[in-house]
Amino acid sequence: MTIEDPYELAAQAAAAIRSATGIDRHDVALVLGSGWAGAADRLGDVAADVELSSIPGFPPPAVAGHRNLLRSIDAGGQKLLVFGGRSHLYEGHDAATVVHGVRTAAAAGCGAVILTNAAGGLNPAWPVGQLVLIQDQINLSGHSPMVGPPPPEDQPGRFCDLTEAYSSRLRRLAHSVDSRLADGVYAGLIGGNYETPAEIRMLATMGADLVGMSTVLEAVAARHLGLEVLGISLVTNLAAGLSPAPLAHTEVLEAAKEAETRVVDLIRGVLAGLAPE
Ligand code: 8IG
Repeated sequence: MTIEDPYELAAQAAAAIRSATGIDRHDVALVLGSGWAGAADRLGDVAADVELSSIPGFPPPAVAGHRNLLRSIDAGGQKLLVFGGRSHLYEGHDAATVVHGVRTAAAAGCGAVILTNAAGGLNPAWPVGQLVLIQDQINLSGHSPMVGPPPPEDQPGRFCDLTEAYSSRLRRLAHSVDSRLADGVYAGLIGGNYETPAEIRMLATMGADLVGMSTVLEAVAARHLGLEVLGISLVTNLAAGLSPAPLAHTEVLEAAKEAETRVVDLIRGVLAGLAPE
């Protein structure tokens, strides 16, 4: 039987997570982007590991640098639900599949989600390895998780407010943990390829500082369900036309590996700041 209602599918996924982990409620979700997977090993005490694709609604991930892992971590008093990988539009998944992790996190009790990604940088002053807090986004994917039948009666209505897509409270907290963080606007494209230099000039004119192929739909779905969102990009390459060399996925993974300690310290610090006194 296929389930048509994505919110019902998320409820079933959350129930499967409860029974697989033995943990009734999670507090915070963390979605790990390309090259961020190693961070899952250093965030706290592992309470349970589950094969992500064994949970209803999650397809097997196929991108290098992502893991087919759902991990429950005790991170300084916070119950953290870590998604070791994500689905992308460019893999042919629809918006509902792309945001299924976020909706599942909401159904599992999470009040906040940390969305991480690797991204191209449009600010020529940012070196590869720069960590950037997403202050706002431009969804250029041509998709939205709010398209389709209206949400069921027990969910908020479709036209969600995105005035504060990314939580200023969580950004302040992150800045207090790591003073070297930059801030930037993330442009999310459907991807499948990197941009042309002309497209990057267009994005710069639009006000984008970062460009990537993920995150924007998840942020919309999270705000729709009332979750606070913290977005963190790791600049792993200068965007096309700014970069002296052609873009390659291997440099993404190398830059991510180098940034891992800073990333782990940042996430641990944010979680500690969120924990109840
Ligand atoms: I990593 O330069 C990474 N992801 N669209 N453009 C887009 N996505 C990216 C890029 C980039 N770098």
